[in-house]
Amino acid sequence: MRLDVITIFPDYLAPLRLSLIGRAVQDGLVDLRVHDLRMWTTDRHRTVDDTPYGGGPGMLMRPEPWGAAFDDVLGPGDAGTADPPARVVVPTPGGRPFTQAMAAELATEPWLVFACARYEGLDQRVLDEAAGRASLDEVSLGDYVVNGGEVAVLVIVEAVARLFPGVIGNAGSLVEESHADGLLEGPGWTKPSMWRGHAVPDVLLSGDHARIARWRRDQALRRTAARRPDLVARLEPDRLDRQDRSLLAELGWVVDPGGTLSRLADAPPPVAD
Ligand code: 6GU
Repeated sequence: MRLDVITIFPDYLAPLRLSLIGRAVQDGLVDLRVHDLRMWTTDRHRTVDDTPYGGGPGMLMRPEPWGAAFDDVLGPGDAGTADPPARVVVPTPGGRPFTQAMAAELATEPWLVFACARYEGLDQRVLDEAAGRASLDEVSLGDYVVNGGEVAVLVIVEAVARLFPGVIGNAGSLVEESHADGLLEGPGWTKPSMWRGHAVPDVLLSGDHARIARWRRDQALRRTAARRPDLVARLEPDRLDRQDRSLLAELGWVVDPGGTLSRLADAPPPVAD
């Protein structure tokens, strides 16, 4: 998988050369190329921003350096080149929310190009130009504002690259983790079995694998109901077993006539978890 990042702060992406992703880069599984947008400026001050037409606070990124960057990074992008089609990702608080499903989809792509905006964002024509020569996704981390796209690229690349075959040693951990099946993962314990008066739940020491699996699923359901009722409402009832349904019913969730889970108005208040 090839990853290009265009930014005015290339040093910000240094963490991608550490840990698991760093190993994948070292091993050649991920071809990471970080570019300084100012390479494509032509004026003495290497200007990348300017005031918005129509007035208003802050600065926007001028289109010319981005156009030159796309020309060099994306290339002509026609059938005459051997390159696979690139997908351009622009992190922005105005984008579609980034999810595990989006991470899984991006992990199937051979080539992602990230364009990091700073200031109040990009001139709209940069986005129009990108959309005209590649498929474009504007992606948001969530409902809050950070100062630039770089931190979002760190998040997105961490989420995407770890799904890439060979990046994570233990593929089983991908199946059981939070969000893999629409539920939050429950709590976990390791040794020692007693620590400062806190015991590990007996069931986990029982050696009864079926009972442990059931208990863990109950924990995941309880936690998801307490912390993320929006996720419970999106579960597909057909994929729930009898015990799932009975536990959810205890927590006030029933399958309504429309076939979706909803919480009874008179259900007891969710318990903190
Ligand atoms: Cl992707 N960028 C910025 N600047 N702020 C954000 C964001 C992205 N996602 C949430 N807030």
